[in-house]
Amino acid sequence: MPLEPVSVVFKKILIANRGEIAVRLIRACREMGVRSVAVYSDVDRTALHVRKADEAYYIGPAAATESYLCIDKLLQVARSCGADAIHPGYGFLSENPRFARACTEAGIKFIGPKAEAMEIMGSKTSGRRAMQSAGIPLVPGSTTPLSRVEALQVAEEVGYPVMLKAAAGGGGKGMRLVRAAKELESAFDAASSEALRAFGSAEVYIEKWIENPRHIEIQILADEHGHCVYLGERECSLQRRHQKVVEEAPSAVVDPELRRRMGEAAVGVAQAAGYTNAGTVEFLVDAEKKFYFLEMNTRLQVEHPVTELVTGLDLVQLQINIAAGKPLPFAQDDVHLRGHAIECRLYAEDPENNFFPSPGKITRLMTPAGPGVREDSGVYEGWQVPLEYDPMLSKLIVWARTRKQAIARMERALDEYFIGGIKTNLPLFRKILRDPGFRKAEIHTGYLDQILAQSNTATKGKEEKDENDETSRREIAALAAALFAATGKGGSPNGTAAAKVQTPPAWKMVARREGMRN
Ligand code: MV4
Repeated sequence: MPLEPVSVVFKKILIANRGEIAVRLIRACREMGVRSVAVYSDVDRTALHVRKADEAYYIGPAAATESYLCIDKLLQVARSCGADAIHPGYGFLSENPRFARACTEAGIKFIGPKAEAMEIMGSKTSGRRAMQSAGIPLVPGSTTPLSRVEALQVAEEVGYPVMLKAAAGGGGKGMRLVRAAKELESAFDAASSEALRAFGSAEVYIEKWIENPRHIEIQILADEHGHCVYLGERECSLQRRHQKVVEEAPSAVVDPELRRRMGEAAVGVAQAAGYTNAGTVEFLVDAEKKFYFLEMNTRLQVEHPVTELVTGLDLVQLQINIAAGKPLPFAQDDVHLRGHAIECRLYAEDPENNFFPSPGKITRLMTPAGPGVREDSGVYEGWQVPLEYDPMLSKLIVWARTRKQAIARMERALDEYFIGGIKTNLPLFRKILRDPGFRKAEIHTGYLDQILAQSNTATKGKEEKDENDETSRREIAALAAALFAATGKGGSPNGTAAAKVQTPPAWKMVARREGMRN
C-alpha cells in the first residue's frame, strides 16, 4: 500500500471531546505535524487529554450540556485559537448535524460527514427508505412511521414476533418486542411515549424480529472525490444493555464471499447517502448468515482500533486527510486483512453490584504491554475519575496471527493489568475469555447475558468454589515459592531457579490484593 509522506493538512485541530478518544485524536495530530487543541470542563482540568494536547482551553461546568455539548463555546474557542478543523470523536456532538453545519458556516472544517448525510441516517425510517431504493437488504418491515392501526396491519404482513422501534432512536431505547397481536397496542403506546421522552419524537415503525442475531458492522471510508472502500467487519455481538463489551475483527462467521457482499452493500449505503469520511454500517446477521441493514453510525467508533490492527491503517489520520480534501491513498484491492484483533472496554463499574458506575481516585495503575498489545487510555495513576461522564477508562486491544493466539494474548494482557482504588469490569473479561462458547465464537447479541446469568446462578455454588480453590492453589504455590526464594530452602543452591519460575505469580497475587507493585 503506498504510504503518503507526512504533510501538513490542517495547522491546528480542535478536539471536541475528552477521555481516551481525545488522547487518540491528539496522537494522530502529533504524528501528522498538526497542532492539537483540547477543551475541558471543571472536573477535567487535570485530565489526560488536557496534559497531552498542545493547547487547552476551559469551556465550562462539568455538566456536558454546559461544556462538551455547547456548540457556541466550542466554536468560540476554535475561532480564538485559530483552529482550522474540529474533530468531534464519538458521543457528544459527533452525530449532530447542527454542529457539523455550524462548523462549516464558521469556516472551520468538521472532520466527519456532511450534515445532510447525518440527517438521512439520523431517522431510521428515512435511512431505511434510502437503503431500500439503493437495493440494500433490509429487515422486512415498514419504512414510514406508523399509526397504531397501521402497525397492526404491517405486523400481520411481516408475521409475529415483530419489533417496534423509535424512528429517531438508537441504542435500544423506544424498542419493544411484540410476540402476538394482542400485545401490540400497549407495546405501541409504551414504545411511542418512551421515544417521545428520549428523542422528542413519538414516531415508531416495525421490523420483523430476528432471533439471536449477530451484530456485525462494516467500516467504510469515503473521500470527497467519489471513492469509497470497505475495511472489513467487526464482530460486536458481545453486548450488555446495548453497550458493547468485547469487539473483534474479523468475525468468525464472515468468509471472504460474505465479507465482499456485506462490504459492497455498505459501500452502497454510503453512496446512497452521499456519505464522506469514516462511517460504519451496522448489520444484523441471522443464523443462516443472511444479513440485514440496521443503521449507519456517522462517526469514528469506539472499536475502530480492531480494524486498524487487522488492516494496518490509521483511521484517524485517514479521516483528517479526507477532511482536508485529499483522495483516498489506496483502492479496495489494496486493502488486506491480516491476523485477528480483540478489544476489551474497561469501565469504572462494579460487576459485583450490577455494573453500577464506580468513579473515584485511581490509586494504583499498572498497564499491560509487550508484543501485540495496545492500550488506548484516558486515565493515569492518581487521577480522580469523574462521575459526570461515561465511565469508560480505557480500551485494551490485542493483535495476533490467529483468534486463538489473540485470546491467549488478551488473557496474558489482562493478567498484567492492575487498577487500584476503583472497581472495574476487568474480572468480567477473564470470565468471557475462558467461556467455552466464546472460545468457539458461538456468540450472538444475547450471549453475554447468558454468560452472566450462568455465573450468577453458579455464584453461590460450584463455579465460585472452583474459582476460589484455583485462586488459593495459586496463592499457596506462589507463597511457597516466595518463601523458597527468600530462604533458599528446597531450591537450587542459590535459590534462583525457584525464584525464576515462581516469583512472578507471587508478586502478581500480592499486587492484585494490595496494589503495591512497583
Ligand atoms: C433488532 C433485533 C432483532 N430483530 N431488530 C438493539 C439496538 C438497536 N440498534 C437494534 N437492536 C436490535 N434490533 C430486529 N428486527 C435485535 C436487536 C438487539 C441488538 C442488536 C444489536 C446489538 C445488540 C442487541 C441486543 C439486543 C437486541
